[in-house]
Amino acid sequence: MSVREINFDGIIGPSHNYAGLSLGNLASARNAGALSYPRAAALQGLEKMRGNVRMGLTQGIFLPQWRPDVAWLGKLGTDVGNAEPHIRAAAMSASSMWAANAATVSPASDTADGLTHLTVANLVTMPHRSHEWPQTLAQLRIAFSDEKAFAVHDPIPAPFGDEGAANHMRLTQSHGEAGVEIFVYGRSGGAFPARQHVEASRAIARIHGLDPARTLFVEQSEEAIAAGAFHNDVVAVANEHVLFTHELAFADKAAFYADLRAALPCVEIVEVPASAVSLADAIKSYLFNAQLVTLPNGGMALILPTEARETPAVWNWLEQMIAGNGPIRQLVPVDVRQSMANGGGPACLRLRVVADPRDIDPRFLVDEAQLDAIAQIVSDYWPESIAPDDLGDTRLIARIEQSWLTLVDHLQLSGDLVP
Ligand code: SUG
Repeated sequence: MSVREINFDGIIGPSHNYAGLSLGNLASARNAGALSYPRAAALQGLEKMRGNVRMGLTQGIFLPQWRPDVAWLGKLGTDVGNAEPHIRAAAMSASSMWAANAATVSPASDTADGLTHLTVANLVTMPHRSHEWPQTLAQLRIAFSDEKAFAVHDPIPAPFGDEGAANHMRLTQSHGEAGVEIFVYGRSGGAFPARQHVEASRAIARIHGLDPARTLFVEQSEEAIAAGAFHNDVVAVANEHVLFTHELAFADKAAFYADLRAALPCVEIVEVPASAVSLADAIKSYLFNAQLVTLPNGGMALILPTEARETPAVWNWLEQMIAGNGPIRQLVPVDVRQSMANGGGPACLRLRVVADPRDIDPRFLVDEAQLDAIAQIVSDYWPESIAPDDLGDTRLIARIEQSWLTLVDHLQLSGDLVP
């Protein structure tokens, strides 16, 4: 085995629901109050992982978090029975499923000390996400506990918003070689908040020991944020030497592309023009919230949501791209509709870590047999559906807690992850 890209997907938790908590995330707002299907949601996520394992990719997992987050409610002087509805919903959110927001990762080949550095994201902009990091950090400290290979860092202090890998891209000739790390921050998003602050990005680059000559800080365009691109990974994705991006993703794309080409001459930029795919269609279809992966036998595949196939402008453009001679050779639509309805596509659901799998705690790596076993637990325990008004229901809460305990026990992590 050797250094490779490993995708850690967040297992979709048993409290998955649509509470409309994310200002600036159009899908979350549109589906506020809708009935959610946690069991189907988690099975969709597991099927995506299975597809990736079958393509020969190395797959990892993060566990759902203990919900309701009683520790957080306690700090607010309340509990699940007495909290106001929006606080209760925030304490019940399954939003840690979007593992792209778990941390920012700099592989060993980019850092001064030769360790792979991970900084857990503080997610301070959205109340329901701001309390994820302690449980995320606990998992990172177990999965990446080998201090000869990894350094895991505390979150950047508030008020500097950090949303993790969703605003970070890495371009390189091949995964194991030194790369150019790109931190995309927002300054203004019109009516919507800019969640990633440049101060947080700069702090992470310093803490990870990145080479300033191979680190870029790039402003996201206000137009993109205002159109619903609350994270950069809704309008751009990178893999090895390929940047796949919407024309309007960045505030000053000419300067960015020039800096990138200077830092990495082999870079290939595949740009989708607004005349072919509007920002609105890109965001509705989540064309760019795709996993762009290098297949073991070479060539790149784009694992994208089925919504991309249902958006004519997007699918037409993709078919033309595939017919040409570009670096992306294969389209793999996946059904993650339950997550999509809260604004989370295939790329949101995973954190990429370039590392040697032998250095990682094996309880966080899965093969098909383990995916089968997890799917069985999900089928047996996860609630079938949740209406937002159910969130305070004591029987539902007991069931959510039982689901979590069963999964954590199965993964032999109960000793380490007690709620
Ligand atoms: O932070 N949705 C998430 C979606 C995150 C997607 N991640 C990436 N783009 N990497 C968010 O807005 C909705 C929760 C609710 O409304 O119930 C939510 O948190």
